[in-house]
Amino acid sequence: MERTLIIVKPDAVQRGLIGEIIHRFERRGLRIIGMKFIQMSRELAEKHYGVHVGKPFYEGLVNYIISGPVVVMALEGTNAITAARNTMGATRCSDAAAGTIRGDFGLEIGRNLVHGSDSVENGVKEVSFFFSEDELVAWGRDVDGWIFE
Ligand code: IDP
Ligand code: MG
Repeated sequence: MERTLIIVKPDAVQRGLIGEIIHRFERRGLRIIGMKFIQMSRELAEKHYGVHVGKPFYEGLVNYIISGPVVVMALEGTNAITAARNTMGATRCSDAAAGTIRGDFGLEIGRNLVHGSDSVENGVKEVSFFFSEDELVAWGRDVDGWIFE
C-alpha cells in the first residue's frame, strides 16, 4: 500500500470543484484515510514546498497555496502515487490530457488545481506534515477485494 497527500488547491476550492476532484480519486479506488478543510499557514506551506526553494516560481507558489482554504486528503492504495498523478494530469495544465483533472479544468501551470505526492517516500513525509497519526483512520471497505488484487 502506498500513501499520497492530495491537496485540492485554493483555485479549485474557489471554483466549487472540491466534490468533483474528490469524486475522481474516490472512483479510482483510492481509499481515503484522512481529510480536512484548512487554511494553510505560510510556515506549513514553506515546509511542504521546501524542495522548490530557490526556484523562480517558489514565492508565487507559496502565496498561491495560502491564498485561500484548501482540502487536504491522505489516500491509500496499491500504486497510489502513480495512479493519483495520472488522475491529476501533467503539471502544466495546457499539456495535461483531457480526462485528467488538470486537463479538464485548468489552463495554466500556476493555477493547476491539485497537488499529489511524487514518490512513495514523499507521500509518507507529506502525509505526516498535514496529519498526526491519530487523525488517520485505519479501515477497510467491503469492496477492497474488488479493487486491490
Ligand atoms: P507537481 O505539482 O505536478 O508535482 P512540481 O514540479 O512539483 O509539480 O511543482 C509544484 C507546483 O509548483 C506545481 O503544481 C505548480 O503549482 C507550481 N509550478 C511549477 N512550475 C511552475 C512554473 O514554472 N510556474 C508557476 N508555477 C509552477
Ligand atoms: Mg510535485
